[in-house]
Amino acid sequence: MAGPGSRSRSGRRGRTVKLVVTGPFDAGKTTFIRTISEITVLSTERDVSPDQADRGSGRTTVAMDFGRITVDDDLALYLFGTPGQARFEFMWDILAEGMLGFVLMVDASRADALSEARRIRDHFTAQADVPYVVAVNKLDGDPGPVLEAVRSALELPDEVPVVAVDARDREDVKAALLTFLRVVRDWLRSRTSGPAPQAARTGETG
Ligand SMILES: Nc1nc2c(ncn2[C@@H]2O[C@H](COP(=O)(O)OP(=O)(O)OP(=O)(O)O)[C@@H](O)[C@H]2O)c(=O)[nH]1
Ligand SMILES: [Mg+2]
Repeated sequence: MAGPGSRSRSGRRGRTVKLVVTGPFDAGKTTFIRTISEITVLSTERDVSPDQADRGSGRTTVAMDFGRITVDDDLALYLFGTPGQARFEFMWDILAEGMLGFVLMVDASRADALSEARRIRDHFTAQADVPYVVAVNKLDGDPGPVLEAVRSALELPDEVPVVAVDARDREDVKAALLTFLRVVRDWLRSRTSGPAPQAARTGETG
């Protein structure tokens, strides 16, 4: 494992970074982490209350999910899933501590979850100035208009990608994480002060 202070298979010292997966109740946060984690996900789930028992799996996260995915010899992501229910939101700030950024999951089948998604996004961006990606799931039909509607409802800046995912599909989750890493790279570049590197000035792209 390429954890802090450990060495990867190549003998190089790897970095681990923390990524938070958040979003409204029942969006698919736990599923997203379970789909991609290379270790058994540590989850803290309980049965949902009887008035919500008809929703989803009947289980809800009360504290956190924890998983890990190795990107390469130099980088591993620690994935922290938040609870979706507002009564457990005291966990949000604990989980946000030291995060590189976050994935905001939005369930396309629930229009009423958009305002909650927006509230959660605002909470996390207020906690830390970090990049994020919006992952829209439970799509039915052409995703294009739905992704645009989510972008507009959340008033997303251009640099924030909105991607369609099925949180149960490993390739989809992998693609969403790669999008996240690209956004992090761009975000870090945009904040690196100093003169433009030679390659940029001569028109090369990297
Ligand atoms: N169709 C579809 N179902 C999904 C997807 N992701 C999750 N689900 C289902 O949605 C339900 C809720 O998934 P969870 O992963 O428990 O959602 P969560 O966001 O962790 O829920 P809380 O912890 O209660 O906030 C389960 O029945 C999942 O099987 C998806 O991308 N597509
Ligand atoms: Mg959960």
